Amino acid sequence: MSNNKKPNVVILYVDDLGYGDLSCYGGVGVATPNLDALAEGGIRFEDGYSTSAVCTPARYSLLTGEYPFRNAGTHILPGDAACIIRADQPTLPKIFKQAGYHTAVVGKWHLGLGQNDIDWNKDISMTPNDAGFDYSFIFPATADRVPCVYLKNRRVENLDPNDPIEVSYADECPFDDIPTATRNPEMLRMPYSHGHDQSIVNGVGRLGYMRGGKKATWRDEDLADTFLGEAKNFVRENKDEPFFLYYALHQPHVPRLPNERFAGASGLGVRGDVIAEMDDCVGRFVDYLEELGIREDTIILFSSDNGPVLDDGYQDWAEMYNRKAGHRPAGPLRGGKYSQFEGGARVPFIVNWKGRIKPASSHALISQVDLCASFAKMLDVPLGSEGFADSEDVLDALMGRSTHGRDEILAEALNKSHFLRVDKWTYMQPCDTDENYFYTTNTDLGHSRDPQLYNMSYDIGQRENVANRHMDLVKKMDARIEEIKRSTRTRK
Ligand code: NG6
Ligand code: CA
Repeated sequence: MSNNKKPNVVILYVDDLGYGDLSCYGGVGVATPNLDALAEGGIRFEDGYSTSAVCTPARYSLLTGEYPFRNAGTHILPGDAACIIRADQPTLPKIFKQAGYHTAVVGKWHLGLGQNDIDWNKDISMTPNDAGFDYSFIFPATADRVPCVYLKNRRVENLDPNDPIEVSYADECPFDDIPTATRNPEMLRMPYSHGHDQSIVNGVGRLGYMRGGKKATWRDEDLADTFLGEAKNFVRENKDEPFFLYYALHQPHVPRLPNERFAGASGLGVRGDVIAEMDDCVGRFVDYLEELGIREDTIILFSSDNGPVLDDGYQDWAEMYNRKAGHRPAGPLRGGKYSQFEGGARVPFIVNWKGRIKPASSHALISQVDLCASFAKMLDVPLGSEGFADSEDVLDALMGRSTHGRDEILAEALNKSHFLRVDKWTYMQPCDTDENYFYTTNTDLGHSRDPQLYNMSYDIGQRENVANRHMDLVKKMDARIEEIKRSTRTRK
């Protein structure tokens, strides 16, 4: 790479992949050769975190550099929610733009669109293009939420004016003439286990109701190839200028419908198959960077928005296959998606820059909220006094020049209760509930009315609550969480 060219940056961000789901993180039931190669040639973080055990809040932090609780609208959004990033809000892609980069997002968005009452048949205001992306090719929310369409910049792709799209998240179906999972169970090819009993799209029950848009509706089995194709187009078109690509893959979130090439590929059921497909997408994308001759000019970062879940609303037998194979999606951690335990937010986290980073594994504490300040540092972009309130510069740790990241990790569960990790200690704040188990998804939530403290140095699985033996530390860590929550949004 010429010395004066700024490196390209690609964030590969996957959906619901657990800490133990890659073979390079000890996964036994999966083969993920392409991600293993990225980890072998880069830094594999063992203590990398998102800020939340669910999607929207984690993505919000990644892109805005602030904790989810600073924005009251930050919870799992329905498919017709308004955008929760303000048009004037500083963001990660805006940092790159300030440094002269071309920016794009491809894949899952799930941060809302429009300003309320979207008309899906017209240009939409408040899309990723207002959050700092020059180009966007996304789906609005999740693979299991309507509308099941792609949005390119401000327009639904393949819109047909003679077949307008209507979307509703009302409790009762407002459209008499569409199939729904409760009215037409005979049309389902993948039975639901909880939720997902509303519109049927491609033989799968979804969340929310959608009418029209037949030509615009995606085929689930094509999502991966479509997004990969878009990611490749963007890097090809921008290979001579620095670019920032946020490539948000939809796997292994439900519904798990891999391309036919991957059906049965893993021996671990469909969840294993979509992990194999995800790994293949990463491999093909990295090969393409090689082919374009820009591999060594490109920093690649890989992570997941939250921890794993097996039954997230469809009967796809993931639990049975995992049990048989002895595969533990969260690895040694307790809990998973939705949890207050570490399995909710500690995730695979890999940074690779071929020829520039000395391969290693790292115990630096790293949070996705730090990418804003870290890349701003790398690009010499001032952060200004507004925004990025919680983002810390951990560039040296990301590049393997330091074994120290941030001093503390803060992350929240679905119910917004927090844990704080400092050194070997993880403290979980008491909740107003003792519901520590979520039956529908078979999740150890970890909620308790009592404080919990775990010594992660010998108890990574959070089995022995030692709070009673360390009440001073409990008080101190609790006070620290409250202090962070009270701190102002303005950077000092
Ligand atoms: C839950 C859905 C789940 C999944 C999740 C969002 C039900 C019963 N469950 O409410 O299937 O869509 O939201 O996942 O509706 S996330 O990764 O985007 O946070
Ligand atoms: Ca997710």
